[in-house]
Amino acid sequence: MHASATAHPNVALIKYWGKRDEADNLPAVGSISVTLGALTTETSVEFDGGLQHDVLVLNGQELVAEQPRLAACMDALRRLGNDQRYAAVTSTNDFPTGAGLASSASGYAALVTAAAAAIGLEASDPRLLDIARIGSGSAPRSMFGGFVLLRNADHGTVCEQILRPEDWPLKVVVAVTTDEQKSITSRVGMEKSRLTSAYYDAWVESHGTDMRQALTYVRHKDFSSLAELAEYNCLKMHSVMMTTRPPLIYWLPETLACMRKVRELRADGVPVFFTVDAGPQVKAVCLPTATHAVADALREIPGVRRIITSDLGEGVRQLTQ
Ligand code: 2P0
Repeated sequence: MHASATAHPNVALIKYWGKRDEADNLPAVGSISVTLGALTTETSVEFDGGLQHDVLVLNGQELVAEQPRLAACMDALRRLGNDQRYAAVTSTNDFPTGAGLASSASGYAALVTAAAAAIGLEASDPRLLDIARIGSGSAPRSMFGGFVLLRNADHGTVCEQILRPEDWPLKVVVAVTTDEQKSITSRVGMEKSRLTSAYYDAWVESHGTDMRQALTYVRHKDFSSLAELAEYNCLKMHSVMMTTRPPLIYWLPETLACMRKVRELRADGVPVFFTVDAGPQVKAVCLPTATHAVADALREIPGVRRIITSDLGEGVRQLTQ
């Protein structure tokens, strides 16, 4: 009744922002991501008949605010596993939590995989993707490695690997500009965007085209086309964020400086593009040959605290006891 799992966060090249169904946490748009091998979440789950509720301890601190999402996931797992007991969940991240590095994606992927194993469910059960999605809309993507497609399907969560890490071994250079947690979570922010941004409907309507094109570019390993499209899709999402009322401005001055540097490098022939999520970190995606040039250029930007260089990683794995 005890199991552990490890998962990596992911970065979307084509973004998810907004929900079709808030209660069920169903995304309004599909997304395409890469899984980051260098950042890791490790989670242990133990079902215990003596507990009065589920408990989540992350990096040594109990996360009381996470209780509703945790309970929703664990209730769904208990129903599937026909088990009434509550769970003690212990998790560690080796990277900043809640700062735009997709900690909830790796967190819920590892949690659901460990809990399913502890309760005796098969790791390949497709219903685990739906349960991961209840925890975090981007979590099903961290169940897979390499390039991952999360479809905007009518029913349930349809998520699959497009390419393995070794099929197109891109690198991701993360410029960390702060270790502070963001003040507005993605969950709250995207709902405000849906309700108040004049650009939200255009974002949702235009998204299918970006998804189709990106899928073609990834399958053909067409870096320069993917670079232009991923930056466009990222800036379109940030335009929705910035036109939310009150505005969601996740960037710091350093964020913009890194974005400009990446565009400058590309104009000079370096194969790199940026993407930025609901936080101020910049992820520069590049061909392996460009990794050092990109890391060196971003490290020099004032305000960049450190650089993390990542290979593409594998999907979630259960750890042996
Ligand atoms: C993404 N983000 O596609 C986008 C880009 C943030 C910006 O998926 O409410 O933490 O738990 O479903 O999964 C962050 O969203 O939000 C996210 P919930 P989640 O990576």
